[in-house]
Amino acid sequence: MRALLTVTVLGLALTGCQLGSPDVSDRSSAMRVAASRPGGHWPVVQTRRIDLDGDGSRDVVRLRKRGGEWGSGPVRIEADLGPDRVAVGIVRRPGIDATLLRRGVDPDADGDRELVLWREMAPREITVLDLVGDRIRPVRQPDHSPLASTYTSNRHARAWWPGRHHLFSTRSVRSFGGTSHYVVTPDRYVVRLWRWSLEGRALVAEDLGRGCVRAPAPREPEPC
Ligand SMILES: [Ca+2]
Ligand SMILES: [Ca+2]
Repeated sequence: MRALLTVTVLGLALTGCQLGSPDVSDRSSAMRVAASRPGGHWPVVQTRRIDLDGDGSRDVVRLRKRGGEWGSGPVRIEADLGPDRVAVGIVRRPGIDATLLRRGVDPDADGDRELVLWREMAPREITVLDLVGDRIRPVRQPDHSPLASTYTSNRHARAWWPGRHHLFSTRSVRSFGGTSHYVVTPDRYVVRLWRWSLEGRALVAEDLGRGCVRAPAPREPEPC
């Protein structure tokens, strides 16, 4: 069995937080709410069109980052929900390459889309954000979540991907050899598969059993 030598960097975790806000009842108060949170002047590094409020119209979603495209500071996410509504959220440490998933997801299957902020570089964990009133807030998800695409601290391989509505993730059943920086991954290995739904304000995993995947793109397991 050929072994792949894979470099992994473990450590930093995505964290998010938001600022409090009053209710929005008219355009002027909406603008005050948006302006009252930091980052309204930060450079826009990404724009998406995603229907966050489920009215059938895709909303303009802007990702602003302090320091610009390669800045390492917090990001501000804005969504234009209509002429009278601007929703805003702040994520403090999203990672230097944080990006919004193009279509979002709908893990509570209610017709509106939730945002996914993810990273290409390690540790490649994700944050799911939901629209609550005029705020865009991270939902609760487990600590040390399998919703990542690097190794756990004890060298279990993880992967995640978006389905049409839900998120899916895998984690290898056994840990692999190597060190905290270099993991030796076999070509094919057994994983446990989960489907993630949004229930209230929390992501909940349903265990779909075991399957086999192939490195280096361990998605959508097949029967072993
Ligand atoms: Ca909309
Ligand atoms: Ca939804």
